[in-house]
Order: sequence, then structure tokens, then C-alpha cells
Amino acid sequence: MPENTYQLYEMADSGNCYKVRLILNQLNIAYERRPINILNGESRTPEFLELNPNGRTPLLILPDGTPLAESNAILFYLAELSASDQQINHSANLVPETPLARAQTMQWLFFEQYSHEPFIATNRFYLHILKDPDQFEAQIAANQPKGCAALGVMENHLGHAPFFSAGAYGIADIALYAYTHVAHQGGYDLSAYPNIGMWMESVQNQPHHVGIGE
Ligand SMILES: N[C@@H](CCC(=O)N[C@@H](CS)C(=O)NCC(=O)O)C(=O)O
Repeated sequence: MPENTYQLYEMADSGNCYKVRLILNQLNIAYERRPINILNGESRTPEFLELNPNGRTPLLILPDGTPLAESNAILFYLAELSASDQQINHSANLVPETPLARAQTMQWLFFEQYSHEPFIATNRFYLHILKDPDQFEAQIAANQPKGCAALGVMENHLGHAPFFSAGAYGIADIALYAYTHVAHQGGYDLSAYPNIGMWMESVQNQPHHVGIGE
């Protein structure tokens, strides 16, 4: 692997990191994986904090050495790049073109970070990664209705639209799929959300889809 390639600092089981692997694969961009174990402090070492002062993964190092953090910002950057860089699979077209459609895509990216991920990903972290339901019982119970509310908003939207990125598959779908498809690992019963079930199948059927464990 040449040195001037993309490097992804990541924890494999993290949905935020999976978002980046999924888009890199769909755009056919080569990259090198740099595993970070957040459970033993590797995201808070002085070396890592120099790259991302916020101490979190995913962190993508661009071929020119620029570090880029925040999963949804990385999705946006790569999708934008794919529209202009001939070497990248630009047929994927993962961000829409009109100002309103782009803003609607951003609307779902912000929704994912403020109303979805803090409740669904966090409960999954307690139950599936830390495997400690007892210690986090109160937080899990407090998060549960808020996570269900977010799933309800998605279910309603999917009653009249096939995707979240302004009518076509794109980065808002990648962002929301990452933690929705593993929500059961956080104690959420997805059988109550049939539209979400059908949407997840459509996401899985997109070209060059990869699973979280691949
Ligand atoms: N808003 C951030 C959240 C990133 C995040 O919370 N990353 C977790 C893994 S899912 C992490 O690396 N935590 C390590 C730490 O807090 O030290 C994003 O979307 O990238």
C-alpha cells in the first residue's frame, strides 16, 4: 500500500467507523485500516490527540496528510470528492445536486447525530460492547424512549419516501443505516418498524455494499 493513500483510524465494531468503510468501498477508494482500541485509551494518547483533539474515531487521514474527523463530515467530503475526481467511482452519486436536496440530506445527517446516535448507539455500546447492562441500567432505560422516537421519525419518513438522501440512496442513508441495522444489539425491537425493515434491505442491495463485520 503506497504511503500517500487514505488511512482510517477506527474501531471495527463502531457504527460511526463503519459508515466510513462503507462509503470508501462504494466509491472504490483504497485505504489502510489503523485499528484503535478505545476501551484501553488508545483514542486518548498524546499522539492520537494530536491528530484528533476530540479523541474520537473515525479519523480519516487524507493522502496529503490532512486529518478529518466526524463520521458525517467524512461522508460528505468523500461524496463531494467523488463528484469531481475521475479516479473515484463517481457513478455512485451519493450527494444530491440542488441546494434544497443537499440541505435535506444535511437535515438527516444532523438528525442522526443529535436524535438517533446518542440513544441507539449508546445503548448498543453499553449492552453489546461493554456488555454491562447492570451498571448502565438507568441510562439504558432513559435512552430507550428517545431511541424509539428517532426510529418512529424514520418510519414515518419512509412511509412516503424510499430513502433519506432526498429521494435517492446517499450519505444520509449510510449515516442512518450504520446504527439502525444493529439497533437490536442495543435492545431495540425493529420488528415494529416495517418501513425501516424494507429500507434496510434496499440499503443492503446497493452496489458494493459491505457489512459492519467485513
Ligand atoms: N460524532 C462523532 C462521534 C465519534 C465517536 O463517538 N467515536 C467513538 C467510537 S463510536 C470513539 O472513538 N470514542 C473514543 C473516546 O471517546 O475516547 C462521529 O460521528 O464521528
